[in-house]
Amino acid sequence: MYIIRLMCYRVFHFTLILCVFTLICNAKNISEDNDSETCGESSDLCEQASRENRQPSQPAVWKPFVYESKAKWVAFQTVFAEYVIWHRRMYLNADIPCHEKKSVVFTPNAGLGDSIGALSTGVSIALKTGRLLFINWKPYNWTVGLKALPFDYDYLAALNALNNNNALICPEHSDPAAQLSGHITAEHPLLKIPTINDLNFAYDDMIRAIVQPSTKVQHIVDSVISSQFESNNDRKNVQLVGLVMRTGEGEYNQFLSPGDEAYFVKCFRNYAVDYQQKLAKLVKFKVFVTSDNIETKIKVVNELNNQINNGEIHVDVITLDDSFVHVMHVSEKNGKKKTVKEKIRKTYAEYFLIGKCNVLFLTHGSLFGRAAAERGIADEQNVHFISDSKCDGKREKYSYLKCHEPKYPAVCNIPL
Ligand SMILES: Nc1nc2c(ncn2[C@@H]2O[C@H](COP(=O)(O)OP(=O)(O)O)[C@@H](O)[C@H]2O)c(=O)[nH]1
Ligand SMILES: [Mg+2]
Repeated sequence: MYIIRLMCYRVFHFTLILCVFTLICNAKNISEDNDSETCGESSDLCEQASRENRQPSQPAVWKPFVYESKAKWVAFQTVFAEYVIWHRRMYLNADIPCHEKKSVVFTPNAGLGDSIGALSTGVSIALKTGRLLFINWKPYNWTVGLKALPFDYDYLAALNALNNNNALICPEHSDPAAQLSGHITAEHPLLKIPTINDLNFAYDDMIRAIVQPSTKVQHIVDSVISSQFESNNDRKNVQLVGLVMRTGEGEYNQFLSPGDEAYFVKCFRNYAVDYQQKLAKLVKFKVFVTSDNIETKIKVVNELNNQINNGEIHVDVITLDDSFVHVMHVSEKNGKKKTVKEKIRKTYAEYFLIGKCNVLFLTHGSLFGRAAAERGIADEQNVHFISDSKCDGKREKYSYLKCHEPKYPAVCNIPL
């Protein structure tokens, strides 16, 4: 009788600690970004995972994540659903000594597109080596632009979390293999860790599951779409084309030369005229224009409005004001925090809006546009790359880029 009462007391005690702990985490998330989201895409996943957490007696033994499957290719969502439950069970178990818990801690060190690519490798490695994934997102909290994931992914929160006065994970120096900063290099110790789960899944599925807009970013995306399209049917009858011009101005790498924006306008015009001719009817084109350079963007918007909209084709131009900010060149200390956060959200919104375009003209070599396109709806044959006009000559400043092959897409009809 005494033992049963003791067990009930233990269960109650454990549940109480868990509830307090979850409340603290949630409150922290809400107060930091004023986004009332703490769980990712699938509320079913959250629900399932927290049900698992309510199971009282978990053995105090570290077990890596193991996904049993004989299939060569697996659906990412299926593996991820199991991983989320396993992650919570292992991470929250304060009886497992922290040095036994093996992890992969991803820290970005570049712009958004680049970092999303690097993160995807971090996710794959964590799943394949059966380790706990944590994300040390910088310089702003993950939830400023992205939806919270359905497990305890926030590295700093995990590092500071205590359960029964026990650290849930150890400080970083205890397992140097765990730290992954940006892209993995050939010598990284994580590559020497044996694969437990020999899994192959679709890259797009993984990115779509992990990288989703935060509520505020979704709101920006929705307001652009609803201001442009009256209905879903209307959306189907319109070609949404993205022009993504990355100049690299103010940075060490040159992506385009001054004046190269004219090629984007020319390419679009040729594409639009061709497309309309093939369909043999008038088409409504909406052109979403983005750039890291405000003057470039203004020039293109003016060109589209003045020159192209002269009867040959019908074009509506879409832009987001005040959108550019290099996400890694801002810090929490930067003066007007609110304004910077808003700009960051617009940059994220542009990333997701690029993904909604049917046709894209991207700057060759820029990972921002490419990562957005990979996540998006445009078919591969509708994603075109435009090179720096001086990629085969003398550039104004340094560039690590060669020309794209071909230098300009065939649809541009630009003589070489
Ligand atoms: N808003 C906005 N930001 C951009 C654009 N192009 C580049 N950026 C910014 O520049 C950063 C560059 O990102 P990165 O992924 O390193 O791509 P890359 O340097 O162009 O290869 C992004 O994170 C954005 O902050 C753009 O068209 N719109
Ligand atoms: Mg970059």
